[in-house]
Amino acid sequence: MGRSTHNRGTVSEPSLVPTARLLRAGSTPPFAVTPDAAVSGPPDAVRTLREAVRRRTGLDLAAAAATDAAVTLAIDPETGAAESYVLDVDAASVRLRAADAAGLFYGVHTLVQLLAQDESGWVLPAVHVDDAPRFAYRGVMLDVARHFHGAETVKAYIERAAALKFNVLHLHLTDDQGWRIEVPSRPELTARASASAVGGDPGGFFSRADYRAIVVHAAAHHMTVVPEIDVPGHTHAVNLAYPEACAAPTISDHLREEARQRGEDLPASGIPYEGIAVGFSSLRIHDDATYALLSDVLADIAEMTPGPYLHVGGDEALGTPPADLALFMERATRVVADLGKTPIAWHEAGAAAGLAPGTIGQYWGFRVPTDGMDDHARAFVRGGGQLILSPADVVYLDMKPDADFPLGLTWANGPTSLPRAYDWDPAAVIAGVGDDEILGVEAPLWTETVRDLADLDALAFPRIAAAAEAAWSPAPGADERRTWESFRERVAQLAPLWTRQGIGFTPLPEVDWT
Ligand code: TNX
Repeated sequence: MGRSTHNRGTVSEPSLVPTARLLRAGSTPPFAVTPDAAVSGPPDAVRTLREAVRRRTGLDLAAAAATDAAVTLAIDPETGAAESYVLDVDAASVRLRAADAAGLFYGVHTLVQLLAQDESGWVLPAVHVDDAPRFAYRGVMLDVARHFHGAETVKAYIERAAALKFNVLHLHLTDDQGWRIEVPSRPELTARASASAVGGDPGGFFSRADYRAIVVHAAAHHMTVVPEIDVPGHTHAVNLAYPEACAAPTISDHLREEARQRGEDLPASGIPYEGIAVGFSSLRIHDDATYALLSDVLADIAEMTPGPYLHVGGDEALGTPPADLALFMERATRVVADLGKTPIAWHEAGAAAGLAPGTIGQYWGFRVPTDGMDDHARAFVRGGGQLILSPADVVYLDMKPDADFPLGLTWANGPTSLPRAYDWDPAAVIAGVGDDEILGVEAPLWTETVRDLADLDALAFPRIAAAAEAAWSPAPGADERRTWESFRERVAQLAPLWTRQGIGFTPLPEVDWT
């Protein structure tokens, strides 16, 4: 396959990432984007469009009250399902209508991707787009526990993800290495367990005000925040604050034993964990004090979180006997349900028979399931819930994109190349789990090796765009553009936009970025 054809001056065929349900080039000349092209519509959407156009082109479009403006944005529930939009561009006008405010937001980001330059200046190619998401839940996850990432970094990641039509930000707020969220009823958690991080790097935590600011910024970008309190494993930070809630042997016990073998002495308790091993901390499962702590924490988190979901982890609890894990996850999901929220848990929790009805499972096994992980995932569907698919060997953004990459891990059959990250179908991962059983797709970014926004960008981009397409676009086979060959050409066209947005993407060699 060659490059896309250049049949309108220097403007190439309109292309989008994630690609749209329906995209047809029009027959008129392009629409000229000039400062006197006035924009009318709902103020938020007009502002989003004008800001994005200014950032991309340097042009200041006029805001107009009149509906006879050249560029009109409108909400019309008749347009279609939630988040859908229809965009028509011809030489004279740009008409965007959407089912709701989110659809308008996505239509605006489509418009921004279509901006191009020809010999006359900035233009929008004539086009008809009729678009709607395949999945309702399109998530990115950020691990702020292994390395803390402050509110400004999180806001920048929200902007990046929302522009690719993601609508969920899952925050992994707690782990062995640190506790990252203020819990008013249990202040010891941040007082004693937030200062540490992997490798002795600085820790930190979100105050309530920080968290609220993140939630507000996410909402302004049509994203829902899903907070995760990871229990009963991944809980050494809890041990630093409430040792009585934690089972022996603790990570402190392991660290002290290692030190003893080196001939060193460590204190009896309260030793922060700065390594990256997993699976060796657990809460005490048969102790009411554990559930009193858990209930206090989840009540405070629920109160701060307007979104419908609370994630209670449940992964890699190898320090917890299986029967105890089941018992614990049943109680934890019921606490969440009693708070009026929908629980989410990693797929291991599917082994528990009595989870709260409707609990959502998050599958992190491979694209071709191993070790019965698909059985655990299917159990959520039997319990009246749906699944979020995060197959680690295709959507884990913390996997190295190639063997020599300085950041990232490789445990998930890594490295994960861009073609591998692209070439999968969520409905072909778990037998018996098709579109109706799938709530959505989520791309996690664990941060054992990731210290700052530049590191996040370098690992996430461009593979996050492949995840966006899995979450938003029609199934592979249902659309001619849903091929690696098409994606590799379309993603290359985002490079100038990403550069203007200050995104330090990695120009992976499988794409011709010039
Ligand atoms: C597995 S998959 C984890 C995390 C690690 C990640 C690193 C899952 C639910 N847990 O604890 O950070 O691998 O890739």
